[in-house]
Amino acid sequence: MQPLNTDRVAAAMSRAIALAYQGPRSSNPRVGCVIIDAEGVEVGAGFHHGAGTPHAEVEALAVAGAKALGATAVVTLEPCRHTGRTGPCTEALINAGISRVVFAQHDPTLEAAGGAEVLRQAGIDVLEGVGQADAEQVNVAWTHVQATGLPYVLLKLAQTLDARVADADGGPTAISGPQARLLTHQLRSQSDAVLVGIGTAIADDPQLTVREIDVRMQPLRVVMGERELPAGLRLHDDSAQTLLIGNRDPKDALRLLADRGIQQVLLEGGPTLASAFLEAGCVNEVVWIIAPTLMGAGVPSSHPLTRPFPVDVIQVAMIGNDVMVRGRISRSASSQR
Ligand code: AOF
Ligand code: ZN
Repeated sequence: MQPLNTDRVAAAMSRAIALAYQGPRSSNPRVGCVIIDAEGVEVGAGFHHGAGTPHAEVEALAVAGAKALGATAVVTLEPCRHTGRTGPCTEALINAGISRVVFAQHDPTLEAAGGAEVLRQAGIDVLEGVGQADAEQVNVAWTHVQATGLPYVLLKLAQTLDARVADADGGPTAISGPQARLLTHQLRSQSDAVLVGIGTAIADDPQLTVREIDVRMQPLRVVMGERELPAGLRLHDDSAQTLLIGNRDPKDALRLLADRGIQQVLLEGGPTLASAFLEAGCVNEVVWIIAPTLMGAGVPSSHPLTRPFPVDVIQVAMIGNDVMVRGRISRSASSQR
């Protein structure tokens, strides 16, 4: 067997990850696969087009044809070993004469996992963990659902330098600038549901839809609270579906959303709901927008929390005149319950 050209393999993995992103979010993971020959030249590539369609490996093998013989398959996810809606990719790779498989992320599901071992037993050289962090990012919400049964929650809040989200009378106040509002639409477009508390729904009368970006489907608008949603609010318009959850418990609400197939939730406040979700260990990621102004009196961005929530920062950026800090709630914080 040819020695491994690590640069070529890393480049193929980057391309496989980019291909994976082209697939739709569905009940299946987004997966990309690139097949390279002994010289590191690409002979086939493919990605998964959503639940029920062929897996990325099968797509790439179909392009490679006879060139798959002795080649290396570079895949973002461990090839499946099970027969689900489609047959096992391990078998397809073995039958095509692939001699090496490089994959990034382990399959977290009970039924499909174990493909690496099947491939090794068939005499295929298997290398795992290449590009793992980037590949895991592609399916961060899907993987979270597999592990916990609950959707992945991203909390987005915009506050002033003195940590206010609204002025003292609590009415709608524009905190962040126009570029940050575009980011909000991007985050909504990547989510299956957008969630607010009833207080925010009434005070801000938000529409909670994706605008300025094309989306195949608007996210579900969800309002949590024990009051009726007053008539006349924009949330009643027909631009998207709205669900009222008359329950205060974050986990119960998330279970309900998981039952509807929701994998990623954008939590847009207000502070009462945000704090309740944090305390319940139900926030996975935060996007905090900080507007360069001091408001003085006003509504604080969070209620006093009973414990600290360290954040592993992913990104800090200027967005127009605002500062954005994005990060994951560190695992130790979310597991302390
Ligand atoms: C995909 N696409 O490219 C790969 C997957 O119901 P099935 O037969 O489509 O199987 C889905 C499972 O197969 C999925 O949850 C994951 O564990 C594994 N690999 N899935 O949808 C792919 N490689
Ligand atoms: Zn498969």
